This record gives sequence, C-alpha cells and structure tokens, in this order.
Amino acid sequence: MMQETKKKFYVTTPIYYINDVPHIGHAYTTIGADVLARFKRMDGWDVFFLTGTDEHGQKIEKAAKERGLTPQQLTDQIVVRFQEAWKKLGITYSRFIRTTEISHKRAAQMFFEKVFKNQFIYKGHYEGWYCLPDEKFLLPSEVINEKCPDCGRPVERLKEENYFFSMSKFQNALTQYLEEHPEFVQPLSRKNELVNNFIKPGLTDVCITRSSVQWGIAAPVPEKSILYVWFDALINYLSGIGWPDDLETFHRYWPADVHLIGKDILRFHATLWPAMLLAAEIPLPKKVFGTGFITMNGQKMSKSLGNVIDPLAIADQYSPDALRYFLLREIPFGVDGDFSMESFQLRFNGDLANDLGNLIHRSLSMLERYFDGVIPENPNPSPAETELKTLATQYATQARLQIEEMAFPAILTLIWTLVKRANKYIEDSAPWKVAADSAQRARLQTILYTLMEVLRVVALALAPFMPFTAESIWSQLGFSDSIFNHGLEETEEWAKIPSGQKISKKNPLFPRIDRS
Ligand code: ME8
Repeated sequence: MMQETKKKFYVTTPIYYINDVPHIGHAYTTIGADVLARFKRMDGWDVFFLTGTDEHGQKIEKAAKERGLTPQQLTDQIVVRFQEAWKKLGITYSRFIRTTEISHKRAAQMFFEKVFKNQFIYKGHYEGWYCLPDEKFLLPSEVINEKCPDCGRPVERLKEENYFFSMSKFQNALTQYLEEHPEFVQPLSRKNELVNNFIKPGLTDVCITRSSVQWGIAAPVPEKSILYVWFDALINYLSGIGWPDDLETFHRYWPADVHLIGKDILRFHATLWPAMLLAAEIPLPKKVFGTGFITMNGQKMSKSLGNVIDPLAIADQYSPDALRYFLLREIPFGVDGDFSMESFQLRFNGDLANDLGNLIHRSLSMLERYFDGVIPENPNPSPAETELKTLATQYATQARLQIEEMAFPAILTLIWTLVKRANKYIEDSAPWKVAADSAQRARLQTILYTLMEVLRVVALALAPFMPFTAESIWSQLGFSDSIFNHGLEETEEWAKIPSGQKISKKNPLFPRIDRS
C-alpha cells in the first residue's frame, strides 16, 4: 500500500481526570477506540489514535491537597497507572497526551488568543453554581436542592471575575450544522435528547477562565487567572496532533473521524467544542459518539459504595482479552450495560472456553496426532468445506460495514458464527473416524487443512478485538512473524496457509472457570 493513497482515520478517547486510578469505565471507552484503531490499521488506513490525561482543574488541585502532594506530583504519580493499564490491556495509542505538557499549554493559550481576536471572548462577572466532581458551571434553573442534575452531588456557589466565551452566538450555526450533518452526534437517541434539552432552549455563554483556582494553564489576560479546565481539555484533540506548531501532521489527520466519549460528556463535545472550533475557524470533527455507562450488578459504580471494578484485576485473573471480549460482546456500544462476575464467567466459559478455546485446541491436537504437527495438502474440498470458506471469506465485507456503526457485538457474532460452524464441522466430519481408515487419508488431509484455514481467518478477524489471543493463535499455527504485519484483506482469500508449515501447539488459551 502506498502511503499517499492510504485513507486517514483519526480517533480519540476522552482524556481522563487523574485524581484517581483508571476504572472499568475508562477501560471501556479506551478499548472501543483501540478496536477501531486496530481494525482500520489492519484494513490499510493511516490511523492516529489519541488518548491521554486531563491534569488541570479544581478537582485535581483538591485531590492533591488531600494527599499532601502538589498537583504536579499527584499527576506524575497517577499518569503512570493509566499508561501501565493501557499497556496491559493492549491499547495501541499513537500518542498519549498530558495537558501539563508545554506544547499543549501553548496550544490552549494560542487558541484562546485566536478566539479573543475573533471577538468571541469578553470579560464578565460569574455568580452562580459549580459542580466540582463534573467541573461544570450550572444554570440556576438546573440546580435542584443545591445538587448537580447530572451526578446528584452537592454544588458550590462561585463568585468570580472571569472571561466568557460567547457560545450563544453559535446557536444558529450549530443548529444548522446538526441539520446538515445528521451523523455528527451519535447514537441518534442521544442526539435528539441533546437538541431538545440543550440546543433548542438556547445556548448560553460559558465562563472559560477561573480566578479562584491556581492549578491550570495561565489565561493570556492581564488578570491572574487560569483557563477553565474544559476549555483547556478539549483543545487536546488539536494539540495532540501538532496544532499549532506541526501543521503538516495536523492537516494530515484533522478533522477527527470520531471522538469516542461517554454519554456524561456528550454535551461538552456537541455544544461547547463545536462552538469553540467555529469561533477559531477550524473545521468540526466528523463524529462524536457517546457510549453508554456501565453499572456493576445493576448499581452505579461509586467509591462510596465500594463497587468500582478494577479492570486490571480482571485482566490479571482472566486475561486482558477476556475483559476486552466481554465488554465489547456484552454491551452494545451506545447503550448502558451491566457488569457482573456471573455474566462475565458465563461468557468466558461459553464463548471463550467452549467455542473458541475448544476449536483451537481440538484442531491443533488432531493435527499433531494425525500429521505430526505438519499442515497437510488440501486435496479434495467438498460442499462442507465450501460453506466454511464462504463464511470466512465474506467476513471482511460485513465487518467493514458494521465497524462504521460501532456494532462490535455484531462483528463478534459474525466471528462466532464461523467458530461455531467449524466446531460443528468437526462433529459432522468426525476426523477420528476418518483417521481410522487408511484409505481416507486424503479426506483427513482436507479436513485438517480446512480447520487450519478457519483458524487463520479467525485469528485475523479477532486481532483488533483480542490481540493477544490472535497473536497466540498465529504463532501456534506456525507463522514466525507477527499477525499485525498482516491485513484484513487476507481473510478474503482462502487456502493461504502453507502446506508443510509446522504448528506449535500451546496450552489451552481459556481454561474453564470453575463456578461451583
Ligand atoms: O470527563 N461507564 O474525565 P473522566 C462507561 N476529563 N464509561 C465510563 C464510566 C462508566 N461507568 N465512567 C467513566 C472527563 N467512563 C474529562 C474528559 S475530554 C476532553 C475531557 C468513561 O475521568 C466515559 O468515556 O470523568 C466518560 O466519558 C469518561 O470515562 C469520563 O472520564
């Protein structure tokens, strides 16, 4: 593939607050973005995948104080936990941005100056409510009993001299943009809610500096104040790809193809962010996709309830791929979903141990037993093999369509259709019986060759979702290079695995969990 002809794909996750260590919600969005990035990369696209940490603001300032640290010390400690978590979960980001980096700080200040020059920033007086956990200013009409309407926690009263961004001036432009680009905010149900609840009633101007907080990027104004953390944070999507210094990289990837975020911050991404970009005369991202929220045994996760799931503990106990698989298979992207150990173990034992693990282990064991681990020729395929071939080689066409809709469960279901069909093929063709009859040696060759081909395609198809498993299947099949040197288009061809290649079987990948 020639570099120039490659289509580009720029995907981002939220940058997470690092007042605390990563939890399963952070892992969920990041894994989703990783799957998109890996899928597109394997399909020949020029991919940029940005993630990172949101390190400024009152919340971090407070968390540091509580621990007797400076904010910089706290962020330096916790950022490592995020980076280690992403490494363990197989996250292949192109860049990890920290908003405390000098290049980002400069970018945020320059962005402010540009919007100021364009006359969309004015000085004013803020008196009203602020939700500290959400780092959000709230209108009087939104606050009920001094509680935040979104997270339910107590709000605080602020009185500050601040600078304001004239978001209200973008009411018409944004409404028009949303009409002309129906795909901009997804899923559709969330878009409708956003338009009816926040855009139609009228956009209000937003405070974009804070004078009573110290920890942040100095606002380029005469008074001593810092940039409001959301104004600073959103700009990471530009500074992360080089704006304003490396415009070549910036223009190669901007506009973002998708900002993947949780539903909690859709409003910031679908109102403030596009308005800021319009004010700075920068094109808008193509899509903002709000995922649902994960609950634990039907309950909201919270520190006080002590039910926050640690993704790393699950990855350590069961494997990172089992967690990746569960999250993407169980919860349709875009709607809320639940995590429980029971449903996790059911999926593990059913889909991973029984279906996938057995297919791999049985097929490779038979190849060892009947052919000394050497992949045979493929003499006489019959209709049963043709059916498997069709299922396998049609996968990519369907998966490419589904990935545009973030339909991860649907793609995994496609892969499992092939896995289950192959398991049935083993039962139907009964290689152990065929092996007992020396006159049927050619038939046995075809059956085992077909199973190796299915495993080759399954490994390639699984690679974006379960990268460690895919790499293991690949090496067990006897390939000496990495599966990630290979592309999705290789699933569209059949009979590609070389006869004569020696496999190298390992222990079963997903030993059943004893649930007694
Ligand atoms: O909001 N289920 O950071 P944050 C699913 N710094 N996803 C969840 C989740 C749950 N229970 N809990 C959190 C911020 N998430 C800002 C973002 S972006 C310019 C600035 C995920 O640490 C989900 O993606 O609070 C959500 O949007 C994000 O974590 C919020 O992370």
